[in-house]
Amino acid sequence: MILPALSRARSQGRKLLAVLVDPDKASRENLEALGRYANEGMIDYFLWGGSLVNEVESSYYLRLLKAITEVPVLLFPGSVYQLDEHADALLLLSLISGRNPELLIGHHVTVAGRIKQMGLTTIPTGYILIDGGKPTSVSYMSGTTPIPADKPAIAAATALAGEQLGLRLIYLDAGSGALNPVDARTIRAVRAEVVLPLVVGGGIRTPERARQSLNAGADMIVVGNGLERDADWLPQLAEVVRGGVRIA
Ligand code: 1GP
Repeated sequence: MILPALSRARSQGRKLLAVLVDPDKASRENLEALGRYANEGMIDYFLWGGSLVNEVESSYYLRLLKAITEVPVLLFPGSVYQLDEHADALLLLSLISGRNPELLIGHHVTVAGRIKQMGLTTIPTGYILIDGGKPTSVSYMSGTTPIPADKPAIAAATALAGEQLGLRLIYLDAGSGALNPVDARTIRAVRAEVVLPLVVGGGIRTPERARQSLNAGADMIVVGNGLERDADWLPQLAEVVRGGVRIA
């Protein structure tokens, strides 16, 4: 149901907002605040995952969030230990900007049976890291080099290869806490090359940065860090996502 919803939003020119929750940094107060905003229609999806996650706590907080809101939660796993049957779907990430075979196919083989057993819906995702101006947890933990920020053609060719391989979603990520979000030229180049839904995240900490990513062609933006301690600016962010987006 998630992929058709994304495609429908794309064909209608509607932009979407996903909020990333790192379960290791979650708190009841923050989840309740985010859940309220979600119930007011400001959040389309939650992404759930992080680089280092305590499985037990993660499961507790995920169930807490599911009790607060019906907005779908998509697993965005930092490792094979981050599967949870309480989620609505799994972003089955293939790190196609990297050359680490474990993150292209190895881990997928390890957890394939478990995913099937849990009945988790999978969303095959071409995950592309773009240099965000400083080393991030994801580049370090994955042992991969992000695509340089000033090489949009490489990002576009990578996304196109992902589409040709049959992946269903492209996620351009500067990494959580990135200094610089994914550059508009890179987003435009990828947008021009593929028809798949395009998700962009990493380093989006202001409504203006969100607007730039959306104007450049992102269908959905992901915001994590910037809302972890302070969710008060979410209404402004949602306003940018919901309306007034000029398509560049
Ligand atoms: C990271 O795209 C997400 O994978 C969100 O990044 O935490 O910097 O918003 P931030």
